[in-house]
Amino acid sequence: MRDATEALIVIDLQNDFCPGGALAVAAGDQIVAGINALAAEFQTVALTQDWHPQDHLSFAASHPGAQPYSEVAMPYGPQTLWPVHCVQGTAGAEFHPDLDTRPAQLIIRKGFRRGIDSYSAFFENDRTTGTGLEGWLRARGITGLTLAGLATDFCVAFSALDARALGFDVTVRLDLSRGIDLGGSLASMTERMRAAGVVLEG
Ligand code: VGL
Ligand code: ZN
Repeated sequence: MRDATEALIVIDLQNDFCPGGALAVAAGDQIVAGINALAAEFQTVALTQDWHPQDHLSFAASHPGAQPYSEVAMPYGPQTLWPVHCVQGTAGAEFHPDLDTRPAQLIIRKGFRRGIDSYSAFFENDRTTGTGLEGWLRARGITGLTLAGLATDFCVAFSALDARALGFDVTVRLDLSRGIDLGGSLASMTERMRAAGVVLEG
C-alpha cells in the first residue's frame, strides 16, 4: 500500500477515448487492466470524466464550417475543436466497462460549461475556474499524485502541469497513458512535463 499522502488520479478513461469511440485514442483501452491493478495500491483514488453538453463550444459541430482538429479563438485563448465526444448521459461518456470504478472515492466531471473546455482536472481552460479537486486533495492531506489515463498530451499533461504549479509531487505513468499526438503534441507536452518536474515513469 502507498502512503496515505499519495493519490491516484485516473484521467478520462471513457468509451469515446477508446477504440470505436468518437475521439478514439490509439490503444486507449490497453491501459485499463494496468490501471485497475495500480488502483489497488492507493488509499485515495479519484477519476475524472469529460462531461460535455451536446452543444459544447469545443465541438467543431458547434462552429458552422469548422473542421475537427482546427483551432478557434475563444475568449480565454486558442481552443482546438474536437469531434462531438463525451456528451453527458451518452454511452461514449461512460467509463470503459472494464475500468473498476469501485476504488474511486471521487469523480470529477469537467467540461460541462458550454463555453469553456476543461482539459485539466484542476482548472478549466480559462485557467482560473477551479474544479474543486485541489481542495479535496488538500483536505485529505494528499501531497503526492500519480496520474494515468487519456490522453497523455491533453488532459493528463494539463492536469500534471497544474498539479506541479500547485505544489504537488507528480508522477505520470506514461505506460498507463496514451496520446492523441496532434501536430507533435505528444513530444512537446512530454517535454513540458519533464521541464516542470513531473516524474515520467514507464
Ligand atoms: C480530451 C480532448 C478533448 C482528453 C478531452 O481527455 O485528453 N482531449 N477532450
Ligand atoms: Zn472533451
